[in-house]
Amino acid sequence: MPLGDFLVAYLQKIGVTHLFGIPGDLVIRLFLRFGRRRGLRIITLSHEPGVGFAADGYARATGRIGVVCVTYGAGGHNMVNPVAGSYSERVPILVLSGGPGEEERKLGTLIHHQAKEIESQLRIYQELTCAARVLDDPLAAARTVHETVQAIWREQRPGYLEIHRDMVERPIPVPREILDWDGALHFARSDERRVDEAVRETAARFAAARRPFTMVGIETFRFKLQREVRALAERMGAPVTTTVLAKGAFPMDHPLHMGVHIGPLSPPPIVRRVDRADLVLNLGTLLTDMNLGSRPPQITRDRSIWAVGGRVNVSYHTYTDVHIRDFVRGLLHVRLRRHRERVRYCDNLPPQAPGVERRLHVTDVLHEVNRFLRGRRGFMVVAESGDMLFAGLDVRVERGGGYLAQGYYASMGFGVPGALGAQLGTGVRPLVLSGDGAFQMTGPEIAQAPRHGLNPIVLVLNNGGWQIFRPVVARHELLDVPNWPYARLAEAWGGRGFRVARVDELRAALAEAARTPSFVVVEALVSPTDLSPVSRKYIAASARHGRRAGA
Ligand SMILES: Cc1ncc(C[n+]2csc(CCOP(=O)(O)OP(=O)(O)O)c2C)c(N)n1
Ligand SMILES: [Mg+2]
Repeated sequence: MPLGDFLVAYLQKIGVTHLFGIPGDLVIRLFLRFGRRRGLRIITLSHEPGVGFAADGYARATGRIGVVCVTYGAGGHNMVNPVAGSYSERVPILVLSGGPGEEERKLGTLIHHQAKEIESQLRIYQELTCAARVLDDPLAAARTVHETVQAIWREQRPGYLEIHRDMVERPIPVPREILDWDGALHFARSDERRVDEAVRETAARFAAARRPFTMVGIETFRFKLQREVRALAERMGAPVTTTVLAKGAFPMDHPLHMGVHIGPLSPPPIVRRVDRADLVLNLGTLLTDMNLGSRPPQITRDRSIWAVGGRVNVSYHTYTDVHIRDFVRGLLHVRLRRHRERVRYCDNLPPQAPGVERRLHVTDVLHEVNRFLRGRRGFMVVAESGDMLFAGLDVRVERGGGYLAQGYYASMGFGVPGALGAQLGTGVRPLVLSGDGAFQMTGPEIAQAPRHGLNPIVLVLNNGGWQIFRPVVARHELLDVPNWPYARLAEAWGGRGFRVARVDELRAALAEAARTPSFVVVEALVSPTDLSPVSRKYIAASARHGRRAGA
């Protein structure tokens, strides 16, 4: 079977429905193969970074592999940043790149789109993926595809396959076991004896604890454990927080959910409760500075259990080859002491000031977004990097809605394209929270929404620039961005636009947006000196950190 046809059939077998890409002459044959009748649905956007973020948003929201197809060099290199983000935050992405054929490589001339060497792009992707291969051997091609996809799934990280243009029609043998395989992908398996022991020791510590506490991290979401984690939390009866990166992995309106933990920058009741805990159960929490509020964990190791990265640390004991799925499922099968703590959800928002005929503050925007979400089912909030990444921590999505953000890699530009991909995969309407600076990076991809039948609501907080840095940058003009006519652009691009400066205007615009079938951009004017409560804390802490490091 031609390699190109094998790839299409293989991706369909594992449940891939969409392919995100931009063609080029070195990939066009492969690209067209995917788009054949009965092939995959091809989604093109304007710029490869948008394409990469869209595939990442699709993968995050659906739990399936996001597939991108780009041309060699100019396209592949343009895709590096989103793929790096997927690597950091453990999102399964398959990058397919074209490349020059064998004969043209033998000519001895440089080939267009080439950087340093023909292999340079492969080497770059080796740094950013769990597996990166060139399909240059027809005999091994099918197996290489299979191994790469299995690695992507097992590790929940991107993988890379380079297919030179003369390989697309090349017939390849497909081994029997791949033909007979049912298309099911599997996560890594644990050592059962170690799982048993880790679970028994955890249960014993839990039984002895008087004030246990659970933190839910991103691995629980990537390894599809939401239902199990919820059942476990209910059996334990202890408060649950999520990390910055895992916001949305535990239902925000669950009675045991206390809010988002971000180390010492958390809402004071969370800081106090974690300090008082005599046992902290960390499920799938990556140890990142963002998750921990720029400070090493305050939780001492002898009163914590960490399950992440295929191992479980119970106090000072380390169990290797214990993956989080088996650990959580194991805990569901043993007797656990039940605690009955009453938990109060908390955030960082001060109460909203009275009156609606007044200028908007960032906290008003958050109150209004929460008010909007309270009354409605089925929205997916997508928070951009910048002030909105921290502001978003105080947004509460109820009744089964979702939440997506790059809570660790924190690249600007994820918001709008990530939301497009998420809506394509799930059908859930996104509400994007973006700054004006971030919108100017990839926000114009919203112009693609009508073509693909998508209709996100994008709230652009226009504070005149990259203002999250304003408290620490003396020359404010270095942070300026031009003032785009966001609402008018939205109208010109086939959506609707609103420009609001007051609380009542924002409330009305959001209500109207909910009734509007097309995409909507709501530009909200806020002062350049205004920031969300968590950003204020974060910037102050990181400035202290920087001074200490520099001293
Ligand atoms: C791709 C990328 N470049 C640069 C940064 C550094 N950065 C973080 S926030 C920010 C400014 C964000 O500005 P805006 O989107 O207007 O949000 P604001 O903080 O003003 O609300 C910058 C430049 C980044 N995170 N990602
Ligand atoms: Mg801004």
